[in-house]
Amino acid sequence: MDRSNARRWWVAVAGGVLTAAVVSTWFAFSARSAHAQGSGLVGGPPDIVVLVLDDLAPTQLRFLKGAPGDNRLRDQIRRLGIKRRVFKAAYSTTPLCCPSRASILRAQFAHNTGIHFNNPSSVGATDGGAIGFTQRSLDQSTIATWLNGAGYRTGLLGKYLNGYEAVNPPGFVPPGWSHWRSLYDLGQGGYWNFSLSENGVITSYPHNSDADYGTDVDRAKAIQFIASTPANQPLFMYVGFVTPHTPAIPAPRHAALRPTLVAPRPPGDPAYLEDDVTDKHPFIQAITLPRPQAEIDEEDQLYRDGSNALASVTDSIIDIISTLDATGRLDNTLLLILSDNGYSPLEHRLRGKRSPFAASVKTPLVALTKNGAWIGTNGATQSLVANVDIAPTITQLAGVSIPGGHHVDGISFVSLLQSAASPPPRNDVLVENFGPEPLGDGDPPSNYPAWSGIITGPGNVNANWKYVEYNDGFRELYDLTTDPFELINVVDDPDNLPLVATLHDRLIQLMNQ
Ligand SMILES: [Ca+2]
Ligand SMILES: [Ca+2]
Repeated sequence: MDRSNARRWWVAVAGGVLTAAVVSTWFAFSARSAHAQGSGLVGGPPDIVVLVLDDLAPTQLRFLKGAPGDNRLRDQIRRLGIKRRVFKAAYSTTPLCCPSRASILRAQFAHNTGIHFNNPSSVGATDGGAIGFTQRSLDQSTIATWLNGAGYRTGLLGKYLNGYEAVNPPGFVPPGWSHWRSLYDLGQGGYWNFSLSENGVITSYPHNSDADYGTDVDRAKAIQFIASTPANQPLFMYVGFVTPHTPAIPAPRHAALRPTLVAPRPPGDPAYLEDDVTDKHPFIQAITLPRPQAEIDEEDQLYRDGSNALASVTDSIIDIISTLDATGRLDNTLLLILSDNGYSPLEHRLRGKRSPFAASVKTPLVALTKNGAWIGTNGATQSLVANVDIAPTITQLAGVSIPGGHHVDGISFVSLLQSAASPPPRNDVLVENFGPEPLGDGDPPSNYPAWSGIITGPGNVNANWKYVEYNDGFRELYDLTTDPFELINVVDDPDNLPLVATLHDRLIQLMNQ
């Protein structure tokens, strides 16, 4: 269904002028979805809300609960009977902003989107950034075009893809988005003094008052998008919060929430400034101890400010849920909260992302819904899921097919929503990094090697291992059951030779998928 047909269809539904053809199509659609996928579709196509945070360290997820002593989100969730599924083993297949977001939008590994970096690696290259995404015509087939084509009103708010401001024409609205409020000029990291493309019109948001804070502007835009969507049209809302990415500026009301918070350290996090790195790649061995106090202080400050800044995201989540409830949508909404990649505040001596270690590739992922057919009981799962699985999960719930010509690397995890005890949809996942940002991005160290790795999970005969191959031949193997902090590389243990051979073969297979 193209966009104009979809519109006509929804106008017909909204106006109560249902033709026999539309009615039969509708029932066939509902029955097919409920029967074939067991998704328990109620009340027509579901509403989908995806909140993407930026560089959220896995240990920072707890701060999304709200400011200390603020139980509003918890109380709201209880009062409304919202169920949650927490994914303990969710991964960003390429732990870097733009490649990960491209993978989310297209359900493809970065080696298949071709978006490897945040910016093109050279003039005219298309391997990074919003420019690469646009010039490769990747925006022609995304979660937005698929859902919009099926009648959804689609809205993107906040961060789209890195370097969006360089795409011509300025403020360009990609296909499939009915409503576009994308961050254009970041100003102070998108926290203050930014501009947005508002359906193609660039609008400045100077810092005149506290109300001009980025997350609060996103919150207002999100409420407006939900409230302005016709009652009988399903919505897909994607909000890219810049929080808690550097410069991690909290809202003024949250600046002093946790004045003494520092990044996790031993014994809670023994990977912090890992003392023995003789098992690690030479690029890590080159990061010698002790680290300068200024570096330690900077990372603690970033962790503290970012964690405090999350309180404004909590405010947004509360208001988004309230608006979905007030507009009668909440019973049939799936809300996903995730991050594009993790962040390492000095785990394994590293700052930032791009590494194969948990702090970088592991991302928070939480699903919330009132729909008991989707999530019956609260719970957490250790089954593997990945950013590439988000779009297949959403399209399955929506009863929308991804076009046949579109290569899909993701696997729907609807079954894990329904029951945390379901068989794992995937028993391994590929993670890959294509080297340092060619033009530099200020993330130290600047000499990140390229690497590819495989993580195995429950359901795999060799469960809970991480195996990594660097392009220079260096290899790593971690037993995630006995060594979840990845402190002891056991790739050279002779007992592991058969396992390494198996994981190598599967890694090559995934890299060529
Ligand atoms: Ca990011
Ligand atoms: Ca070690």
